[in-house]
Amino acid sequence: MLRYLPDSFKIRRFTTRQLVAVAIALLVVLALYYNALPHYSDGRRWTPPPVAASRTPPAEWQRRADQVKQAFLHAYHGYETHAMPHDEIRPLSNQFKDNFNGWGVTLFDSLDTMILMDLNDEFRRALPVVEKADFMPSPNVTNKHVGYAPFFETVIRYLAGLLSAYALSHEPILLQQAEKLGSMLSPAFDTPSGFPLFGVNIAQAQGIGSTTGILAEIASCQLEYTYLALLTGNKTYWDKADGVMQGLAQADLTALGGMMPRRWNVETSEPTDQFLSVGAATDSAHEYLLKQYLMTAKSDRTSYQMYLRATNHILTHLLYLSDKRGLLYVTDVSRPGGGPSHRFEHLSCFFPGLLALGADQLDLSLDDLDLSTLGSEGLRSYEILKHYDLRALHKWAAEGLATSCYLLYADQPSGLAPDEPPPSAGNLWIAALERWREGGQRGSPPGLGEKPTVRFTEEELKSVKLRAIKAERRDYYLQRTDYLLRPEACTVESLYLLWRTTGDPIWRERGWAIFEAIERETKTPSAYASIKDVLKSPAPQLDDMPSFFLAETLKYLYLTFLDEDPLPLDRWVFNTEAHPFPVFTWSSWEKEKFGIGKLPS
Ligand code: DMJ
Repeated sequence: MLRYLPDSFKIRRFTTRQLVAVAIALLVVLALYYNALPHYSDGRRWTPPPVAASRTPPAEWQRRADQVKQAFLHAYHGYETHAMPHDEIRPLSNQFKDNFNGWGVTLFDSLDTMILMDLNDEFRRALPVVEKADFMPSPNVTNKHVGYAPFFETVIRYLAGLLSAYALSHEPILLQQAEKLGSMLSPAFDTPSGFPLFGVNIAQAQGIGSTTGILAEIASCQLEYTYLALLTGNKTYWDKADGVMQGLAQADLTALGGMMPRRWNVETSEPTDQFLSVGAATDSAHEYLLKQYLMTAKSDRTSYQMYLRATNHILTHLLYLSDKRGLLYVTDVSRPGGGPSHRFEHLSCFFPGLLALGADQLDLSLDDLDLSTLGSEGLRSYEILKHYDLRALHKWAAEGLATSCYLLYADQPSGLAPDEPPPSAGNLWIAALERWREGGQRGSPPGLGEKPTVRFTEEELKSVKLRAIKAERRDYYLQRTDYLLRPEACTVESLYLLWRTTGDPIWRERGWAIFEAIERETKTPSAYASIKDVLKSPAPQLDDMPSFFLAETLKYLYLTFLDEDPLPLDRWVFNTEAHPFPVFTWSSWEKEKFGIGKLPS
């Protein structure tokens, strides 16, 4: 072999001094790599398991991304043909429904996905519909939201859809309409606390809703209103977003370990229950703590403090390991010190992705925590966690949880995950982790590593008691068996984030398995349909295709299979409906204007 090399490349031509220099350079590179690895407080390093090379060639990933694009086109064309400008298509009867204001939620929710997929014809056809929208009450709305726009859903789907499509295309009408809608929804904030009400009667410019609000609905508008403020230069939008964050930050959460509970009084900005969870009714509020910090180029220190406190409490109190398979799951408690319900909600499956994102984008150190704000409950968590590298801990939890979420789908005959939380029972993760640490950290941390898929047997499937009995071998019950095309239920949101942050192709392959199941079980002649029973294949379908299937599920799958990354995680932040906003590049004028940097840290 050597004889084919030009003389200058032959090794015998190197001097000893050159060889020593190369060896030193290699040692320096290795030392830097080792230093960058997570480590324990006693200085020992945790080495990640080796990442298996993907056996799927790049051309195949491109083909897979194209197939997701075709799926999007199939779903969107069905909507355009049978339902536009109404909200959603009914994919079995080819009828439509107006369940989110009747302004065409599927179209608004799909705009940025079209841009990302280079679907210019669809995007151009959508713009006149966007332009015509007056955001006034539609007579077609027949569901519970008659006479008002639900604030949370309208913000995360319509307002965010417009803003992210503007960020990607700079089409002026998108920003004009975003500003119009943002302003029309603003009466929601007319409460003594500045916390938004449940809805807005747009015709009368009045907020409506009960004094008790739900955390996720109160605290998932900060990204949208902050970005709107930046784009328009209108500080009042910033004040509204920041008012929510400050209200949450000022509440006394010491008894809850610093974690925000589910219900709040929107007049006093005080919590009204002690229910702690990352599932339904709370999920995106925790998500926005991290994402507001990231989007504001790590300026909004308040949200970072709150994220650290909340995740410390979750890591030490809400993560459990199931009995047999050792599946890591996140559950809820109705009061501090109360026993966990052991429910593992499908909606919680966004959480592993959030942990992975934080561990990827932040140094995540307990040194950043303001100990004076913790209270005894928070200090107890701190005392446990200080033995670990926080970043490593977040990565482990992300990986273990994402694997459990994936198995919820892989176990089912249809390959799709059940929507209703399958209650389980198990033991506190942090206790198992402490035993593993004290025992010399042999093997993978608890909850990580290979977990077997446990498919249903013919006998189990025939059992009339199937839905009620505990599926012993699986560690969870099946109480509801529907699959609603959600990004969380099939975990594609988390799989995307795990793939981008670890580079381990297993997450991508799992995403592909889910996409194949979606194609096989949910496709209809005109679109895609939610599923009634994941235990059957072919699965019985429901006459329903939610807009988040195009906004989130297909977008995350597409981005997972694309080789190049159009939205690097250090430059873009996804809202809770998967609409990307750019990370700010603050000029000092803007910082001055919005008061960022003067916030208490
Ligand atoms: C989406 O509308 C958003 O992700 C929201 O935050 C909760 N989940 C649905 C999709 O399941």
